[in-house]
Amino acid sequence: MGGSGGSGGGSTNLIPDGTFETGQGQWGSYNFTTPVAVTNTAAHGGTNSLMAATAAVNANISRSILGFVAVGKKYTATAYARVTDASTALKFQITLGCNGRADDYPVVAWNATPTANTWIALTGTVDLTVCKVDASTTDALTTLQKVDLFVGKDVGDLYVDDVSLVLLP
Ligand SMILES: [Ca+2]
Repeated sequence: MGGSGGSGGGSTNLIPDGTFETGQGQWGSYNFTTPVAVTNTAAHGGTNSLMAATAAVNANISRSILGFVAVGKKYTATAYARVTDASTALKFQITLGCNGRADDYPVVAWNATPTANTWIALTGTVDLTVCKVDASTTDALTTLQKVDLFVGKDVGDLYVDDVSLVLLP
């Protein structure tokens, strides 16, 4: 097995700082009144998670995964999130800059009706085999400028814990 604690089946988690038990790592946030920080008020695993308070539209907690991924591969991404407001979608996406084009925001997982104040599993595929050309067309992804993994919410407070990224065979 790899050295960073895969989540099962011998699969290595490529995210080195997704449990928040020893700090915030390289995670940041956008468009919250109170930016992201480690908290022990709620945790999915261990005793700590990340929390950012009072989201505005397109608020998110994110981390670059550019250094962990490769052109032409697919990955399973998983995160656990907790929200204090159920009125807007809980979003798990990447900010993807590829083939020299403007950023796009492919959806990894989308929960349109999140339940407040409970941990919600988000899991889906990060697909780095194709790059969006326009609304109806993609081409083969050949160059990566940017890949940020993010959990987003437009209203309320947002917690994130236990983030993993595993290469698909
Ligand atoms: Ca934790």
